[in-house]
Amino acid sequence: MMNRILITGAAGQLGTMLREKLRGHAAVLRLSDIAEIPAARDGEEVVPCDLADGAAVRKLVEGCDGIVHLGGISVERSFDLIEAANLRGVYNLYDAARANGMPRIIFASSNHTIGFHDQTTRLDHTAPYRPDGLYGVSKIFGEAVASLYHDKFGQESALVRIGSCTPRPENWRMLATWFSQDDFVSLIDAVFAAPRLGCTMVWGASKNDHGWWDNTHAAFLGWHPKDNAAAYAEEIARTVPRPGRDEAVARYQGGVFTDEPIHPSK
Ligand code: NAI
Ligand code: 15L
Repeated sequence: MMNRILITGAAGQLGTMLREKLRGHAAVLRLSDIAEIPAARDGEEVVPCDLADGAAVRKLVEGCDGIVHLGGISVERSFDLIEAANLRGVYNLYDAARANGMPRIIFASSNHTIGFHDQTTRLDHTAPYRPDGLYGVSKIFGEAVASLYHDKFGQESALVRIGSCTPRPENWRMLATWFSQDDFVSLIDAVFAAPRLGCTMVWGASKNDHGWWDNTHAAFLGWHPKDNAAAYAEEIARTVPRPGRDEAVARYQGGVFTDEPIHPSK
């Protein structure tokens, strides 16, 4: 079993979920966020930290043998908001890992790195970036930092381009993008257990009949997602109005993010 897994962004949606579901996957879960986190229980440590503070991040990573990096701005915002956690923060994290024995990093990237691809296109790991906003651009920056630290120093990472990680698919687009919580957990286990990881991009999606993304290149990880959004298709067809074919949500893989303005910085 692993000794200590660090979860950044532990107060957020996915952090709160993984805090429960990764319980017992390591002797200690170190939970960190800039926002308040409910008090530590047995087998947990709460370490508040602003990812933009390099010295604090260095201390945060000390003694960890795996990192699930979720912390940051998770939607489209102005550049000044995105800059702190998603640019400076991701650099701080990789540099801190380098100074602390290079624990494997699972970086929560996003489908918004490729959001302007049309929904009729099937993508594999060679697909060109087509970010749908500054948020997507910041995740590309994170992927690039991971690649740099791999080539220069041998730091291993999984760059998980998460689709939509929710308890169940909620709309028509999620019939393709849904990433079940259990499939995310099994991916984390597979990444930490794999004999070799390298710096590997993985599409963070379940085994959806209507999916757009091909993970063949990452088969060596031995990860087998089990859930399929198609199980909810009939319910979604019955309860959620189908968007028009020309609406962004039905046209582009990034959905409504492609319609967002560039929000002005203060
Ligand atoms: P969230 O917004 O609920 O959680 C992000 C957490 O990061 C928040 O608790 C926030 O306080 C923390 N944070 C922000 N700035 C920080 C800073 N400077 N220092 C320390 N912590 C900071 O987001 P969610 O949904 O839990 O997503 C987690 C990660 O996964 C994010 O990086 C997001 O971009 C990525 N992701 C999530 C998807 C989803 O379906 N939920 C889809 C694609 C990517
Ligand atoms: C993301 O990157 C966001 O963090 C999440 O809130 C969802 O909007 C998700 O993408 C999505 O595209 O459904």
